[in-house]
Amino acid sequence: MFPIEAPTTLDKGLIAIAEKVRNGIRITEEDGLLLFEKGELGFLGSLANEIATRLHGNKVYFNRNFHIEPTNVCVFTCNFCSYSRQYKHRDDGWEMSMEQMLDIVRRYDGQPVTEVHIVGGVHPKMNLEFFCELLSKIKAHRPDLHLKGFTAVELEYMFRKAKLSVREGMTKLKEAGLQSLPGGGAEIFHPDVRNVICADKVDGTGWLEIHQTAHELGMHSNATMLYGHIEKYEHRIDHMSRLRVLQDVTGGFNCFIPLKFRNKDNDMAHIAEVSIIEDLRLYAIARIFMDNFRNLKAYWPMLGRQTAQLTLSFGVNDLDGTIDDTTKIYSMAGSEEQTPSLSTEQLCDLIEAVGKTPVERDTLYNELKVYTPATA
Ligand code: V47
Ligand code: SF4
Repeated sequence: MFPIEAPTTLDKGLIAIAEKVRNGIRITEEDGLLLFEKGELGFLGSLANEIATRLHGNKVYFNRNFHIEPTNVCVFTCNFCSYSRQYKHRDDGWEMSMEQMLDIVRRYDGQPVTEVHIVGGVHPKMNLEFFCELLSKIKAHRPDLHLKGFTAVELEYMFRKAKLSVREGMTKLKEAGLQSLPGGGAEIFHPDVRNVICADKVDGTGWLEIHQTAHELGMHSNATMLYGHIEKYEHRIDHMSRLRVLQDVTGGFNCFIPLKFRNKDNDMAHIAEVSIIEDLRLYAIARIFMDNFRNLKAYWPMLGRQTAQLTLSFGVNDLDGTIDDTTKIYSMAGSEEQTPSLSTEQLCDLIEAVGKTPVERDTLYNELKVYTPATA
């Protein structure tokens, strides 16, 4: 525990924040900004770790999932994206047929995966009807698989093309078997940044409306933030604050996932990636600021497994999953994880090496198995 009573050279504002956190008082946006400006690594880590330990003890969650990326053809032109191809250049990309995607699902027959994560580019010809059919076929084949799919960006386009309201479109997907939304497409909500890095896709208000509607229909979702490019600390706080406000209203977010900007082969390649110190500071501040998000996830295929392992001492309590090698969005953007695949044993070793206990969870964070050295 950080010794707030001991003589210290710490900024008085930081001491006041530590006291608030200890007394369960929510910190303000100004406090959050002060943490970014003045909070040094050890202070932030100790406070964030204290919160994570209070919530989860020593436990670190992961799930067994696999990804389907239907296409990388996309009508949008986000400057940070290394992965998408325009429709006119679709021969350089991929477009999966229904059968190809069902083949991926069949590949996991008999394997103990609990979730499929379906996210891709926004293809002008893959519409709501196509995805409803995909979802219902997956459900028919494997009813126990939790279907998590489609960013708010994909959904906004699908519903607009189908001339349906968000509620109508979401209801159709839910009836077809969709259970949760992943957190992608959030980037940075503030228009000063969004209009520069991804001007043509759904705006921050639209993203939040889609997640709110999903929550109102009884579905859960995740939230992300793409950090470490042109955004300022104020924009990060604004982003996290908007999520915190919605979470107060609906309680429907399962977790928050900061995503580190990677700079290979995209229109923002001239921007240097932030340091690991900045990564760790950000994770810790997210844990301290987002007091109504129980789970903070480090997505290791993007961060790299060693940095992800370090985040476990900075408030993170979830390492996502054991992911197969079909996930291309990060390897194409420069992540050192070129073939992001970790066996359950490797993931457990990684967690145990920092003195934590691996726990397998399902999408909704129900505990499925606690791994002790004897059970692994
Ligand atoms: O929205 C794209 C990001 C996201 C880059 O909900 C980039 O469980 C860094 O949202 N550098 C899609 N990031 C992936 C996503 C996700 C991933 C894992 C788990 C979950 C979940 C959601 O990927 C995009 C964007 O923010 N992204 N390009 C890049 N160059
Ligand atoms: Fe399309 Fe998503 Fe890439 Fe943006 S980040 S261009 S929406 S695939």
